[in-house]
Amino acid sequence: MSVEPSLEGLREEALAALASASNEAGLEQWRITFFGRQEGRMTALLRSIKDRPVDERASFGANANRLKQELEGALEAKQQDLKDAALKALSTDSAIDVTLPGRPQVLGRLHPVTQTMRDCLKAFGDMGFRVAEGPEVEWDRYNFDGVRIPEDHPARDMWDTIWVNTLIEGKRHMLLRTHTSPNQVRVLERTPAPPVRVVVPGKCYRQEATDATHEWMLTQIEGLAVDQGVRMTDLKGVLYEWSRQMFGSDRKIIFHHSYFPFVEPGVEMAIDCFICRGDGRACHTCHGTGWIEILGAGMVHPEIIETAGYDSSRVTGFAFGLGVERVALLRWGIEDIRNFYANDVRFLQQF
Ligand code: FA5
Repeated sequence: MSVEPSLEGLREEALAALASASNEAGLEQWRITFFGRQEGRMTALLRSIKDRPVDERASFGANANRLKQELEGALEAKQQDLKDAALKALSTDSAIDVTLPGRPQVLGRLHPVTQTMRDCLKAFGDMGFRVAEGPEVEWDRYNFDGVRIPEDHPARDMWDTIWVNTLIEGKRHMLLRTHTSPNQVRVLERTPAPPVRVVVPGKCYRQEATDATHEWMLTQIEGLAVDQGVRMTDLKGVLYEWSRQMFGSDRKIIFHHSYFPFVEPGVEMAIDCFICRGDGRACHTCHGTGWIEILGAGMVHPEIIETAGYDSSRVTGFAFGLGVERVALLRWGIEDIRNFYANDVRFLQQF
C-alpha cells in the first residue's frame, strides 16, 4: 500500500508493535497507544488533518484514513490469530478436547403413572372435585378404625399391612397406608359442614405377592362427595363420565356388588379386558374373566357421616378408590403392572 512518506513511519512502527504483541493485554496496550481517544497517535494524526494547508488536506486526509483502516484490519486479524492459537493450545496441551461435539442432553418426561394420575385429576376437576392430600405414613385409627375396620375385624386381613416398627404402649399404631380411604375421615374431620367434593391422590403400600395386575406399591385416587341428597346414581354418573374421558366411549364398564366396611352398599367397577376382550382364553391379565377391576366404591356409611358431626338423616355421600396403575395398563394396553417400577427406560420412554 502506498502512503505518504510522513505516514510511513507511523505505519511501520504500528505494524511492528502489533506483530510483537503476544496476548490480549498486549493488544489492548497497542490499541490505547495508537487509537486511544485522547492520546492515541493515530487519533492525533486524524485530528491534525484540519490543520494542514488547504491544498494538501484532501490527499493527506485520504491517506490518513486508509492507514487507519489498514491498522484496524490488522488489529482484528491479530485478535483472531490469538484466539485460534489459544483454542489450538487448549485442544493439544490439555486433557479436554474442546473440538469434540457436545453430548446431547437426554430430556426426561413424566412417568406414565404420573401422566395418568394428572389426566384423572383433570377429569374429576372438570366435574367440580378439588384435590386434597394426606400422609403416606398413617395412624391405624385413620387407616382402619376410622373407616370401620376395628382391630379384630376380619376386613383387616384384606390389606396385609406394612407397619412402622415403633411401639406406643407396647403396640404398633403407625403404618404405610394401605389405601387412600383414611382421607375420607381426614377430609370430613376438617370440613365443618357439607358440601364436600374432593379427590385425594397418593401412594399406598401392601404386602402383596406381585403379579401382572398387583404391585406392593400402588397409586390410588380416593373420591369423596358428601352433601344433602347425594345418591348412588350420582356416583355412577361421575364414574361413567370419568371412564369416558379416560378410555373413550367404546369401552365397556360393569359394576359388581362388593363389600367394604366403610360403604353401604358397596360396588366394584371393572372394564372389559383389552387383551382377550372376554373371549374365554386363558388370559394372564384378567384371569379369563374378561373384566379388569379398577376401583372400589359405594355410599359412605352413615356411621362415618355421623362421626364427622353431620346429620346422616339429611346428609349422604359417595366414595370411590381407584387404582391409577390399573387405569394406565388399560389405557396403553400394557400387559404387566410390574413394568412401571422396573426402572427400564426403554419401557418408560414409550409414553
Ligand atoms: C380399596 O382400597 C378401597 N379403599 C377402595 C374404596 C374406596 C372402596 C372408597 C369403597 C369406597 P381395593 O383394595 O379393592 O379397595 O383397591 C382399590 C383399587 O386399587 C383396586 O380396584 C385396584 O385398581 C387398585 N389396587 C388394589 N390393590 C392393588 C395392587 N396390589 N396393585 C395395583 N393396584 C391395586
